[in-house]
Amino acid sequence: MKISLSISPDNPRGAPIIFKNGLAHGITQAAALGYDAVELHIHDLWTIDADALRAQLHAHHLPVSSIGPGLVYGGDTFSFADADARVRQQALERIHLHIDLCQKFGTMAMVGVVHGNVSHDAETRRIQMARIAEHMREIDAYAGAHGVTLALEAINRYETNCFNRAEEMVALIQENDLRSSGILLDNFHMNIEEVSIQDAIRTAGKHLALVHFSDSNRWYPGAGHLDLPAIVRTLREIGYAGYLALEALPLPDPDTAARKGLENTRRWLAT
Ligand code: LER
Ligand code: MN
Repeated sequence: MKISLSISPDNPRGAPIIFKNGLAHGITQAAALGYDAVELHIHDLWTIDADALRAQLHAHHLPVSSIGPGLVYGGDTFSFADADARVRQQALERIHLHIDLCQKFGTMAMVGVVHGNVSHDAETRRIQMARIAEHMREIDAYAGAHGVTLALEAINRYETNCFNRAEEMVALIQENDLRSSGILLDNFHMNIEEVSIQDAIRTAGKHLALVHFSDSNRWYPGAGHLDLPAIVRTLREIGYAGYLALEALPLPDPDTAARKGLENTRRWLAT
């Protein structure tokens, strides 16, 4: 397994990103500390000069593990569940742009809350779920055509009211035959939603594409009360060899979170 550091040019308040408000310091620190890669959280995808950023990362020997479009932080109004086809189209276009950027970096696209929330009314919910499935199939096909893997994230109930658990992600992938999509499991969300984090990892199994690795309080790994060595053992048990991306709060300060999070995670990976 490899370790990645979350960084963002944006400054979303309260977001679990270790270095925010500019990429330069995060890139320098990731390289200096010895991270294997960086994870980019970028809301305004169209503002990124991909060639310049690629050159900057290359100079620091840092690949990009994953890119997220920051939709969860942005006050965006579009979603795949929306009744208005124009709004759904906006959501699709945004994810296409996201996949295009991922292709330029040869990396994975994190897809989360773009599906939107669904109604409590059963019939409305059925229609919305069908729309979501249809658009998931479309973005999966678009990703496949561009050589990009989608990492579909199970996110907790306080951020979205559907697709909260690993088993729902597996069903989404299998029922829709999504061939370019895997699952993104995040310790913070699993700690809220899953009966057992280790069983959730086993449920994701071969579909697991990416892990967001923070502690119970969403601080850096080792700063809370999750049994992270056991989580690492379970990841190893299912044959996971991808990234542990430290998507964590920049607390007590970004430098400490980046340094201690890496030290602790490396220690567990070495045992
Ligand atoms: C949101 O809580 C989250 O976990 C992120 O991965 C979304 O970008
Ligand atoms: Mn996450």
